[in-house]
Amino acid sequence: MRKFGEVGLLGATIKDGYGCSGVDYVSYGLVAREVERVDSAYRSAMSVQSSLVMHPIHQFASEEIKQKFLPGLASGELIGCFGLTEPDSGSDPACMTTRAKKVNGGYRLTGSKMWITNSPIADVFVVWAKNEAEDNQICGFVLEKGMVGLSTPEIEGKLSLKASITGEIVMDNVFVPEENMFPTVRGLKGPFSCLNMARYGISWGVLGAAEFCWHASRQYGLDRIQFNRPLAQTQLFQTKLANMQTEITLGLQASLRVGQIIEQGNWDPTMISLVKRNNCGKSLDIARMSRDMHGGNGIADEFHVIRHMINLETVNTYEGTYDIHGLILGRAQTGLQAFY
Ligand code: TGC
Ligand code: FAD
Repeated sequence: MRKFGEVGLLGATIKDGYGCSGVDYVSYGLVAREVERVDSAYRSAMSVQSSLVMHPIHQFASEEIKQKFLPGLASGELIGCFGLTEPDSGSDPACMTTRAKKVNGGYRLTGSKMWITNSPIADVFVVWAKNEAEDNQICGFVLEKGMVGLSTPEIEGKLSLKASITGEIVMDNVFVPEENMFPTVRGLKGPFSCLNMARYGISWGVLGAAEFCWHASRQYGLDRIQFNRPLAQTQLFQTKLANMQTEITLGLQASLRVGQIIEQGNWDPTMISLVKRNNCGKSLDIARMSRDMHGGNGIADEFHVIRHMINLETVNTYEGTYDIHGLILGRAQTGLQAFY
């Protein structure tokens, strides 16, 4: 995280100081693409810190809280995490059970968040809870490591995104001072507005992983001789490479356009659902195909494509599953709600 901070990749789109680079959303996407070319877990760390922790603090917190946390998060000295999902509330965050109770000087939070990237190593926790004092409206809170009643057990046994640590956030009557609550934002649009930016970054990132797999397949096909010719000299192999190239190119064009529209301020969340869903699904298909094109070597870590493939299973699921984004698009087209 400190190396990300040193080169200005954390909270990079924040344009008014706090130690942030102030780049545009296309640049943010290009960074996600290059980082995920290495490993989806690295992009995950960057996007949680940038879009899910620094973005809401920058958008919703008081100036005092911004000054307190943003510079440390930008440099990577502090690590942040984002708690929305719960054991019984994943695709349907509206049914969360984490509660905030008003007390003198602040709130007491009780509940548990599940599948939280970086929670076991986090210093700063952006947590969403139902506020009993405001008719159970969803509110955002910034918790800090060391608060009494806060614990973050690691989730063991993950076979995907292994370079990323994932855990719970368990809150047992944790006292959170009044100033650590986001004062104005209420309801699900608070967490969703953070997810928009993270999902947009993912739409670029997964194509970096897919590009790694495409290039690896091409090289493997040139090097590997079967039936007295390189695999790359067969029609089937070349068609597969052409399909990979086509989907990656179209996906990049779509994300580029969405990034430009975000910069123009004329965007809509459904555009982001479209590119998150399509680019994740296509990248996963490409990684699976690449694994197959490597034959037996495709399952070896030395060739890396199975690592990307298994990572992309997670990326296709988090930040709204492939099917949930399909339902978001379906609702936008028809005006009919098909979730319930
Ligand atoms: P719905 O009625 O659709 O909306 C409730 C309120 O929210 C507003 N809203 C949005 N606002 C901004 N951006 C968006 N994308 C928004 N979508 C909805 C909406 O206007 C409404 O506002 P208001 O003022 O009328 O109250 O809510 P719903 O309960 O019907 O939602 C359904 C659904 C399925 C779309 C939604 O719940 C959903 O997107 N589910 C997926 C959950 C999800 O993505 N979780 C992600 C958890 S974080 C994570 O995975 C991090 S991975 C970390 C890493 O990268 O390592
Ligand atoms: P469920 O919602 O139970 O869905 C299971 C299946 O049912 C999916 O295929 C889904 O598409 C389908 N389904 C659900 N509802 C419907 C419906 N109405 N119609 C048709 N099909 C449906 N969350 C955070 O808050 N912060 C994080 O930092 C974070 N990091 C994560 C890191 C990892 C490694 C993972 C795996 C998850 C992370 N998540 C995080 C949680 C992630 O957002 C959820 O896993 C995701 O939203 C799906 O929720 P779920 O796992 O409860 O699946």
